[in-house]
Amino acid sequence: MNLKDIAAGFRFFGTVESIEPHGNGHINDTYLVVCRDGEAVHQYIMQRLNTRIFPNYQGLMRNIETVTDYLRDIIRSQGGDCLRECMTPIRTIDGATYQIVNRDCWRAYLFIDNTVAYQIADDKNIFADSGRAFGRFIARLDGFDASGLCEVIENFHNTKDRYAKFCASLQADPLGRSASAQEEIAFVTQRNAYCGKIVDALSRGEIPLRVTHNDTKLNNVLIDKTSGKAICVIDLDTIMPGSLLYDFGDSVRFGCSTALEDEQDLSKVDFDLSLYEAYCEGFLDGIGDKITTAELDMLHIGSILMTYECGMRFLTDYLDGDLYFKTAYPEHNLVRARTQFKLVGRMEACSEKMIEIAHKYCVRKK
Ligand code: ADP
Ligand code: GN1
Ligand code: MG
Repeated sequence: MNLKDIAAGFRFFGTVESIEPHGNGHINDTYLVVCRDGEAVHQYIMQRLNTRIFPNYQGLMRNIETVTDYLRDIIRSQGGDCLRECMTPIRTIDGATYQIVNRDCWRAYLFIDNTVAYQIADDKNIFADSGRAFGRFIARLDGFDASGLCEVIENFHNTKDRYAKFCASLQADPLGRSASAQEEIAFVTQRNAYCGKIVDALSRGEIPLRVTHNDTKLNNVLIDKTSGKAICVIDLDTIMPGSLLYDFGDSVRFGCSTALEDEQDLSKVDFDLSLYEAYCEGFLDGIGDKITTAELDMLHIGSILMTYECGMRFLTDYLDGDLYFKTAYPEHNLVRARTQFKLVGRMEACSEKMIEIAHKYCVRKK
């Protein structure tokens, strides 16, 4: 079945004019669908969900439906525009939020136009505003009853579990790639004491379990091209119970780097403390008084840990033979792991300053 036939299964307005690949995600296949209805043009995002990574697509889509319904009500009550500030799933002809075609799961959303998803944070104000959007996202979901949400990927940010998987892949070494990654393997092993920092704090009840996004890269928030404001948090596949530190840390991991996630020239990769400051300011403003003191004290740990974990995931996938992340060349995952480990080292060197900055912005708000 071709893409036009798949599009015909959704309640799109007008006649489909074009369907083109769109965006830069590592997981799903994303298309922009342009439809025409007389003079009017309607645009949609149509995605093939990666069901190898998300086998429980029914649970995942139910999570997205309940969370977006809840967010829409809150946005409306705050006087916002829920068609631009929240993802709007498009129903299929049968009234469902997804359709199965040749064993693939397809879904669609309203396309939020005049927006851009950045791959790198070269404007501090925009990056700060992305922090505001992610902070606001958690704050808006503060009253949401998480008991009905399914855990889409079990142990997604359980770094202890990630470490066990890394050790298993290293042991199996199916392609003999470990020989080419000795330095990176040593980096992960030497720092394995990090792995329990967040999961143990959660299980001891020192920090709260919340509804979190869990994949807060800068390119998962749409920025309005005209105002430069972050308007909509997207890529809701991994919404599930988690820690605020995951969301804060993952944004810092991706956005406070001076280079792309897969930069091959490591001399270009550095941790930019001024971007960290901008992000802290925005995020702490967005989350407001919903953050606890224990979470505030651990923001730097969340940043280091999420960067370490992501590097470990890239390295594990490299050892496994690139089964998880989309890659463009054989060493791609190793290159990605190297940028993450360089950032971890730089963050470790700045951690005192990171603590100071987080406190500065929280104190200023009081
Ligand atoms: P992945 O899980 O593969 O990262 P995303 O859901 O993040 O997929 O989508 C990939 C890209 O598509 C985003 O980075 C963004 O550029 C674009 N995109 C996704 N949803 C929308 C939307 N509703 N409106 C406009 N652009 C979107
Ligand atoms: C993936 O889907 P995308 O490209 O936004 C991954 C994240 C990683 C990220 C690294 C479901 O995010 O966990 O941090 O790549 N998503 C999933 O760039 O595994
Ligand atoms: Mg994405």
